Amino acid sequence: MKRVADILKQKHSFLIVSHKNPDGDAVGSSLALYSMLKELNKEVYVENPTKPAYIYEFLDDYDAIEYPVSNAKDVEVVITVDSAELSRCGIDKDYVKDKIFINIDHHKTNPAFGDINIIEPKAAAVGCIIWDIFNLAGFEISKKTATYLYLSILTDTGSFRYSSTTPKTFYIASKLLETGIDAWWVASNVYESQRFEALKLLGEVLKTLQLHYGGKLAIEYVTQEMFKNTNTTADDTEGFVNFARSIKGVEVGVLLREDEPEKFKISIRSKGNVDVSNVAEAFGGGGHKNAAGGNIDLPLNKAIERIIEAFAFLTKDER
Ligand SMILES: [Mn+2]
Repeated sequence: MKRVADILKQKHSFLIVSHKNPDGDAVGSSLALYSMLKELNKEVYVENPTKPAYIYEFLDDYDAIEYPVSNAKDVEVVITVDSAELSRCGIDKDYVKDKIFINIDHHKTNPAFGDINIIEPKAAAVGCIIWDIFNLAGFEISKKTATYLYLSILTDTGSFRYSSTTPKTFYIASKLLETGIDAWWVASNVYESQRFEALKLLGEVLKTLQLHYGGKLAIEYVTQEMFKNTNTTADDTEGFVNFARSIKGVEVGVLLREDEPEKFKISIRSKGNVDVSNVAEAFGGGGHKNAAGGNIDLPLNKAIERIIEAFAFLTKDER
């Protein structure tokens, strides 16, 4: 962390990249670095493989995020944030060869693909790690930068509900609030600015809910046809998987999302001690103990069968 703090101080040009379909942590931690480095009068760019979802449009620097990743910016330092896999952030190995390549993440499945790797699975959000680095560097955090860090922490802790939330998480949040940021403004933009069509889609998705293993596994899905009928896209499914997990007695909730015909992105959420990161890895993905994801390229019914099989361990009561 000290090395990274020194690099932020000493180097002059930076590129920040995070994973495709960036969530609040990816967007927030990218823009926090961007905004801090701008304030330090550095040359800095932010890139992402895909356009960030419209719910982040309220952020001052939303338009600074360029996409896709060009692998062409002439910079001294490249930093990936919240990216468990190099392939998910669109960075070319050849491109970073002659650069300082820093990987800042909190996914325990991260293979440490950078020259310098800060991987802290205990950090509630990458925003917390970045706050630590700024603090160590002695940087003053502006209201704007604090807003980005707060977004990162708010979203990755499920509004301070998940077990990753610690006294330190609240400490950092309180320090961010002391800069004068508007917590309600951030929360209302993220959680209470939904498109009408997205809620119509949610209605369709909830109709597909099914339970397995005596109510421990809940599965729901969204198909291309449902997107078409409700005039929605994958962006509109943010948070849908949480409804599957929210059912009493459910230990694992799964959302299958048909991004292309018979190609499903699967999102997995669990409660308590059930670790779903290994299952996600088996589906070519990864993530955290309680939140992970992967892919299945099969027709819907077959894909659901595969998911049910993968969670057969739920029949064993481990407590
Ligand atoms: Mn994260």
